[in-house]
Amino acid sequence: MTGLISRRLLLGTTAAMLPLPGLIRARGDTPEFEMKMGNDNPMSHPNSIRQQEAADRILKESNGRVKISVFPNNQLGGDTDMLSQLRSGALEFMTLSGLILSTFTPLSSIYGIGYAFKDYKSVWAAVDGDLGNMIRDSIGKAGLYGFEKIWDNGFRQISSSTHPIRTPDDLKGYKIRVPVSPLWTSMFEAFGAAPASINFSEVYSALQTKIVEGQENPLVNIETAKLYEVQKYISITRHMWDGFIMLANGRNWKGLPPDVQALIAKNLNGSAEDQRNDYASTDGAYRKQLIQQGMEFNDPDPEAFRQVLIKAGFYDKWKAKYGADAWSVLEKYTGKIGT
Ligand code: X2X
Repeated sequence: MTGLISRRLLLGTTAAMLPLPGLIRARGDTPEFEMKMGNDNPMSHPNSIRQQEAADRILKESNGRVKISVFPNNQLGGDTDMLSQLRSGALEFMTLSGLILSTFTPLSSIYGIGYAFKDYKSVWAAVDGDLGNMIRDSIGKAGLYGFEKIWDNGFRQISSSTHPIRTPDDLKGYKIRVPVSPLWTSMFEAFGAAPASINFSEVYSALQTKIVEGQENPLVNIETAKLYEVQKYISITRHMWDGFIMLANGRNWKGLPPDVQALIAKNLNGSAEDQRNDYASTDGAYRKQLIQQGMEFNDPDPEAFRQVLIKAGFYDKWKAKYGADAWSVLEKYTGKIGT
């Protein structure tokens, strides 16, 4: 008998008037499962909004039995910190770029190869299909759990405080922040830039203090993290697509009863699809908004950048690292890469 029931009985409530067990929990009893979820996105970012919505639905549909508290905006630490918390089991869930995760599971960066994907149709076919399955397998083998639906992070564009990036030559010696990931560093080295690995939690201040001249991110991230306050130019380079993989600690996940797993998976995968739709139509609106906020846009020719990567041996290097089999799974969705 729960404390609430016994108090009510003491107060003379009849059994017929007692709420259903689930409702008792929803009205303030401690949930049976309490877990945390972290991300690196500002509160106003579609990720944070949709993750909170999923957590609210999970609480409601479990009648208060399963509570996930969402901590957006690096409140639990930067991505590298959150990943170690996730691995130790101190954090139950987080969304993380597969490229950053690749410091732990090397294969998970494969979808981020420069200029591999041209459009969302092929992105979703790949990450919902065999390419995603291959990545999820490698994550599972490493003691984490990767949910079926990957959340969108978007096609990435280069921003700058010093000069617009119009041609690959403009990247020569360019001090650019990249997330902590060998693939990102390698790609910008291939362009002849000087990349610095910095967690997203430190990007605003790194740009403000001019430790770096620029960074690269989808427009939604530039807008919601207010990077327009410390940047002047945006070049629509679309140099790669990135996603956020919803991850759980493997041991914690396996320890949950199947009905709880099913409820969580249904809602997190469903909210990932809602979040993808949030993204689908927003690039144009963000461009307008960022122009109003003082940013200058330009649209360089992507082919010139891709040719530099080919000549630098970038594609050969990464094909060898991932292996020909994994590479052919990627090419099944993208067509031939690096030729
Ligand atoms: O760190 C970034 O730039 C971000 C927010 O895009 C990722 O999480 C990869």
